[in-house]
Amino acid sequence: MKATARAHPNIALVKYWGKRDERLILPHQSSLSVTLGPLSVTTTVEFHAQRGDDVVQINGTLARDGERARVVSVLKLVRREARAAGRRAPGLAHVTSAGDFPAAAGLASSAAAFAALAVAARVAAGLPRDVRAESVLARQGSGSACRSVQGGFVRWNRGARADGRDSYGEQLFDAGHWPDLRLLVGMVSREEKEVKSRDGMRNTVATSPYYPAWAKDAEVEVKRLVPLIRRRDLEAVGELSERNAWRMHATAFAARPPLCYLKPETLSVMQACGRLRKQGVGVWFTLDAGPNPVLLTSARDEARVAAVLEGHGAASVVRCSPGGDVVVS
Ligand code: 2P0
Repeated sequence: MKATARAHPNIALVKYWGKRDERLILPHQSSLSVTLGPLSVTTTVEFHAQRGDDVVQINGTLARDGERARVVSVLKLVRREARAAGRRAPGLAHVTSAGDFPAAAGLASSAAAFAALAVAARVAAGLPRDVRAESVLARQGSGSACRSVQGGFVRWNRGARADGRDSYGEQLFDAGHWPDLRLLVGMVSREEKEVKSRDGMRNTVATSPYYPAWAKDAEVEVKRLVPLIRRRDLEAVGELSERNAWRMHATAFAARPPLCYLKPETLSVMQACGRLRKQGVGVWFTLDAGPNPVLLTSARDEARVAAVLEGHGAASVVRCSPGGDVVVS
């Protein structure tokens, strides 16, 4: 009763920002992301026959409190699913998880970690592979994780059901669809962010007067984005991604208290993208709930864009391209 799974993180081009159900992690709107290869998190789950406390080790350290509780809640759902499938409920679990990219990259590892955990735990419990069930499970660990079970371009369908069974990540195009696409993460700040995504989005939903407009617009933008990715139109995908990042952050700025994830260096990189485009470089930004911008470009302009990030004070630049599905071993 042991399995290992490896998953890539993802970056949303139309972002998820706000829950309609906090417990089940159901979003107010659909979102669309691309997985970031070659970065990955590998998670091993081993279930034992006896009962007892689960042991969770993350990057070599025993997880505690909230971090451990989120992993344990996913294991609990797997035991329940195994019982419902007529299998003997697995006992206590040993979970070990490690990322191959430094936390200093400023990239959230939780999407990859919970996608790998969901797949490894289900396989270890003897449940058959089922990407939809895996995505629904990953979502309940961390929302964005439901978009990391499959590779390439994945849409998290908002869904309408109260039980969340129709709210999962669905692959639209696999990693091989757009091999020329590059996503460069510029590490402009190492400071720990003051407000976690989970708290920031809760506060935005509760207090930003722009929230309803955000949710409505994001739903429409997801629909607009699909044909642009289908035809690999970097300019159109880049423009839409930039404006969606602006709109997410504008909605957060309008919360009470205001929520600003940008640092001065972040804004300077964002503005540099516009200047570079005037010089003929195809580059657009997106920005998650943190200060480090992710630049969309092509293989042709990759070196030039990396140099510009470094010139704007990025201590490191992580170069990515679309990654594949979760791999089980
Ligand atoms: C996203 N983010 O779509 C958005 C954009 C951050 C900004 O998903 O509370 O760690 O575990 O569901 O998934 C980060 O939030 O939050 C996130 P929970 P999660 O990628």
